Amino acid sequence: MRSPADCGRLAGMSTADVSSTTQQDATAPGTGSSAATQPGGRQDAAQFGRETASDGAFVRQPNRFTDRVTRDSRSAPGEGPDEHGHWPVEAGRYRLVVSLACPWAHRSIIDRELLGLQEAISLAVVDPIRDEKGWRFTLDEGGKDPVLGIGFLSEAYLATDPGFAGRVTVPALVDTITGRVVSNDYPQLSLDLSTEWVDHHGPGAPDLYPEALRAELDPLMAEIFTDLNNGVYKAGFATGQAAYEAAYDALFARLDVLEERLADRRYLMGDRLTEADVRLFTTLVRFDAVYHNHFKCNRQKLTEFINLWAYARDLYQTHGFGDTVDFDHIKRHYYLTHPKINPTGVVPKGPDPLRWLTPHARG
Ligand SMILES: N[C@@H](CCC(=O)N[C@@H](CS)C(=O)NCC(=O)O)C(=O)O
Repeated sequence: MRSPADCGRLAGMSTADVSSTTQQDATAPGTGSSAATQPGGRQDAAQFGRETASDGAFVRQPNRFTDRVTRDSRSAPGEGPDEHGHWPVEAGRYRLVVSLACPWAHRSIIDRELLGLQEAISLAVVDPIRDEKGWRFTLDEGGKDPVLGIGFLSEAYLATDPGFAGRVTVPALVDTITGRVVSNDYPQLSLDLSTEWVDHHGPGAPDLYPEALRAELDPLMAEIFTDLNNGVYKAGFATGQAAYEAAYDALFARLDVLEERLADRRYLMGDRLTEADVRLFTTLVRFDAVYHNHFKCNRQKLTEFINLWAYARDLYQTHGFGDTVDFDHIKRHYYLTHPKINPTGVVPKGPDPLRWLTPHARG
């Protein structure tokens, strides 16, 4: 077993993580004053200065905690990670900390529902509005998570790595025995729910990451990550015109390709749901409510794509998808926590969520 000090490994990318490998898909960010002197991007306008390159492009920070819960962990129940950073699978031990606003967290919430893991992995929901200390458990009695006993997610991050100075992010899988963060590596985390927690899946749980399809699924999910899931952020957080337009063009080019792909198939991989659908849905469901105007992704609304809109409604009306969407949390989070982008803090009233329940005529 590794010592606790080993657990806080260098920020990095997990090997099996198709999404994280594409995280570094723009010029490395500049820092502070040197970036401010470069043409192209306005550092003073950046929502996240440390993650903004000299040309104004948004470059997401790497995931800090990349341990995993795996079936092959050599640690016994109750122990910490083995020498590979693998913690033992144990029902009731880990707590998934999420914001209902966050698309990266939303993946794991949907997977947990679809796979029937609600009893095995408990859920902690943070307030959609962060204060200067970050994500808070103010929705819980006394302002503390009842299981972890903390008021801020940052407490778990700092308990795991006292020197952590990046953004404290959700989702985070936290060990309830030690209070340490096991992972904030959202792509690996959601894949592991499918592949490592099989012994705890509910009856009839779908295989969202079938081995036979991975050769096609992995590149598809990488494209969805680069151009859509992270693409909306690259458009929204850009502080340079060219960086914004590059993200915008790639985003709508990818939506056009997927619109075509969904013309003759119910789901991205045909007639079966996969992790790719989960990942696409979390961006689509936020598109008209947030990304279209807040992030300036306004060539088209989702509702103006025939196939994508019907596909998104089909998923929304499937258990695990629409019942995990909270438009109130989504809108208040984005419009109230990005003061550089929405300085008035006014939250838009629309669009009407009831249109998600209209017939989709698919499947
Ligand atoms: N873990 C990833 C992505 C997860 C992520 O960005 N989550 C957002 C919410 S959607 C978050 O927690 N943000 C906290 C912040 O910006 O301070 C990262 O480090 O970039």
